[in-house]
Amino acid sequence: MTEYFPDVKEIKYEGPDSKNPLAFKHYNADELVLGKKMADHLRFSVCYWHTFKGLGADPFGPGTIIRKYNDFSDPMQIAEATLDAAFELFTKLGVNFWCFHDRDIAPEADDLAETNRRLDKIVLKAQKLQDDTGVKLLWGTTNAFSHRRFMAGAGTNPSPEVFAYAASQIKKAIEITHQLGGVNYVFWGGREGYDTLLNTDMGRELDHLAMLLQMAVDHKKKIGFDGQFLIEPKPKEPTKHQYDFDSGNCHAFLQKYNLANDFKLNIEANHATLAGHTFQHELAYCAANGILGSVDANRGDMLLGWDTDQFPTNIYDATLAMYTILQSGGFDKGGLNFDAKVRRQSVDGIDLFYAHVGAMDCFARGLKNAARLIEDKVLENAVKERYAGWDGELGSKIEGKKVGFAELEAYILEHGEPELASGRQEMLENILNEYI
Ligand code: XUL
Ligand code: CO
Repeated sequence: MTEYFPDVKEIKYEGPDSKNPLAFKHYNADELVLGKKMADHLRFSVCYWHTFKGLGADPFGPGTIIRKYNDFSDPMQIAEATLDAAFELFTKLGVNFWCFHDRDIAPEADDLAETNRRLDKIVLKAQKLQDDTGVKLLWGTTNAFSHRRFMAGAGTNPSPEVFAYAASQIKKAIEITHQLGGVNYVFWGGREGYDTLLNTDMGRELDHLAMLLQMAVDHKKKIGFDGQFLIEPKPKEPTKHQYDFDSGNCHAFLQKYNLANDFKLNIEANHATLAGHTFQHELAYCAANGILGSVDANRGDMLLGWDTDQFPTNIYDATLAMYTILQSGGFDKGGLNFDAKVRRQSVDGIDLFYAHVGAMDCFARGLKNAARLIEDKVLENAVKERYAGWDGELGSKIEGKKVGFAELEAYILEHGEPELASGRQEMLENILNEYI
């Protein structure tokens, strides 16, 4: 069989003293952290779209990257060769999961029936490669945003015909995700938003989006797919305003339309920062509301301000992210999917490996730092102490809903001005740095 990345062998753990750029210094799959294997905490996944289909195109120029698996005239041959290359990379890296959009793995044909036949053919091959390698599907999803028919959205399109097309496509994508044993299924509302309110009926579009998601839930039950449905928030790009703006916004939407029991969220770091939040904020919001499903691990560039989808390298952010994930009980069905692409000048196959090795090591360090923070209970104790008043007499009465305005007014009239306590932010920031 053709080897697509012949200059890379299996990536091994060599420890922090290694100078080998193609070795893990920190990610040691079987090493126990807080009693659980690193691989099971982190559940790394490679994304198909950027890693294998992204060729470095940007709004100012076409792709710069040439891959051997694209060197065929028949698009189905390209699809099959790409799948071989993908599983070669997954196994050489030692990741346990992958993710795809329907249109990443099989090219769209002139009509839906033929498109679905193509998908079926590729899915059979993917099934075999999964069985041979043990690599599993973290999630599947639908690309209902690239084709020109979706220029005005999929579920929120003003045309019911386009809505019907999107529904048909999602139906098939859920079915193939089920067939491949996918652990989750993601809905990212690319183009589910608006470019101008001058032509938009927002209320009607939101109702339609909810109807599409409800149909997906019904179909999931009908076919017995027990994967977790996930919504991936993003505030803008490609549209001016995306309806799945951030986790708080998605949560409100899910509750309004009675979908909250059927969905959790897939939080992407660069989407959080585009929404004006930190990555940790979005994770913390989900954790606080029991809706943390999975993570797209990447980063933006503070100076650029669009969705640059870079590989994560910031150990500080990874530590805080892993701290929040571990505090919320860790991943159940979710994982860390690298929704990230190499830069336009990184034209060699080996660059894909450098990128993933660095990102995996970054999160392995984040995990180990977070585990030490948890073991030492530094932040936990500081937070507990800060809220200690709520376990006292007054706090318990309020939390126990035993008092109202009148009793609280009487309390203040009797006790006077509350005593203030320092938030100790600087001290905690210094302590955190000792763990990084
Ligand atoms: C787009 C994005 C998507 C989703 C899947 O910004 O993150 O790739 O992760 O559709
Ligand atoms: Co994403």
